Amino acid sequence: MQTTRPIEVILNDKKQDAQLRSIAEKVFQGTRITEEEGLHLFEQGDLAFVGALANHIREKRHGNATYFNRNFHIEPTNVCLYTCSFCSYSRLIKKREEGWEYSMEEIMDIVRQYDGQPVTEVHIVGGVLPQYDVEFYSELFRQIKAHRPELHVKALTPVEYHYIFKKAKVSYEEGMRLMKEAGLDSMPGGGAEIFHPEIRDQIAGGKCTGEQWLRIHEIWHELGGRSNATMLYGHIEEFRHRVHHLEELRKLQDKTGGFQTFIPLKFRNKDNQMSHVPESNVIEDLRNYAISRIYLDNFDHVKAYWPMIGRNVAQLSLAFGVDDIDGTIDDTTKIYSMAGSEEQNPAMSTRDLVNLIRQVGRKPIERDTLYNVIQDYSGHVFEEDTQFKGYVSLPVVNKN
Ligand code: V47
Ligand code: SF4
Repeated sequence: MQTTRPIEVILNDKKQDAQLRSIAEKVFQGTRITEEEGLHLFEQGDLAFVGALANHIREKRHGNATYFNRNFHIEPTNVCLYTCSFCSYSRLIKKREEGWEYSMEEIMDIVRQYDGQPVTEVHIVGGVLPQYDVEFYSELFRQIKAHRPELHVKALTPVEYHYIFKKAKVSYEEGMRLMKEAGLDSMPGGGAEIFHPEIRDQIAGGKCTGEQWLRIHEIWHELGGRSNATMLYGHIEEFRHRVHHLEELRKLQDKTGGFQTFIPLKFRNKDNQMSHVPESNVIEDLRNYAISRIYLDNFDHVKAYWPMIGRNVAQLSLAFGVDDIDGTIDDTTKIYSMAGSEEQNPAMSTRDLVNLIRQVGRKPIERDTLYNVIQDYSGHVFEEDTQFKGYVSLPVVNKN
């Protein structure tokens, strides 16, 4: 797939400044770039340039493979005692009577709705409230595992863990051990926002610090767990704050190797205290994917969360460093539709997602949470299945 400039053209481009040429050489040799070079890419790297470098890395690592998994989301509550200014869940935005606060039984009812459906993961994350504590989540994880042992529980972020462990007066180490014993399989990447205190102190409403976020992931990795990382970008942060964020992640990954995927999250400005802040444009979104791919040389995967950026930009992102697309069946995560995501009802059937990936010349591969291949969809045809909201695949009839 030739979507970006060939390597020789980039290296021989006399118009390119010397530092950009030297960054390109490093990338093609597989050498890590420095923080200063990361900043230079954000400041001076045009979309075609960073895209070519990122696509080179993406294809070297994964060829055309593009991963997705079938999961469903549960948000126990949409009320939160923190006051993050970018979030439509914050108690400053949400009147408690407008929200939901699911009981254990209601959450288990949602889990049971997926009985018999080919989902491999449940992603649990929502607001922070006192009744959702160590006992509640331990019991929830136990009940899910008792009901469906093979379902991968990807749940909660250091934001919740910091709060519930403090409330229970247990250390991070002890708390994460308890969660593992109860059935936690991995941690999603949320709550990272921007680590740098100059920005975090203004937007993150008193929740855990960047250091605490990183420490909880580190402890989880030491226990043998895997996790993801995100960065909420395109609001009041400067490029140097993004570089600092990426550098902190790269350093921790060098230490533990426990991160699987990096997910840049585009700030959306509807129904929150930052509605006056303009959103980033598509060029900046793609540049951010590309520079993240270049900088995080020790991360295997970069994921696009399509409900936030829309189907078209998700397709484009596959030529700018992204190798994973999130959001399949019934993936109606409300935190995004409330913040003004591209897709007001972000559900896509497996067939739609496979087609979206194929249309741009990539190879759709269903994975489990740990990136074990479940099914290669090259050449598969689909037939509508009335039992299931999505579609099931039939055996291969022709090869692409
Ligand atoms: O931490 C909140 C973000 C995150 C807004 O690990 C917003 O596989 C944009 O982390 N505009 C939670 N973003 C979601 C998340 C996630 C999503 C998909 C996959 C995975 C994974 C993780 O959502 C929050 C925050 O950074 N968020 N409000 C907003 N207005
Ligand atoms: Fe609460 Fe998370 Fe929203 Fe902050 S981003 S207000 S911690 S739900």
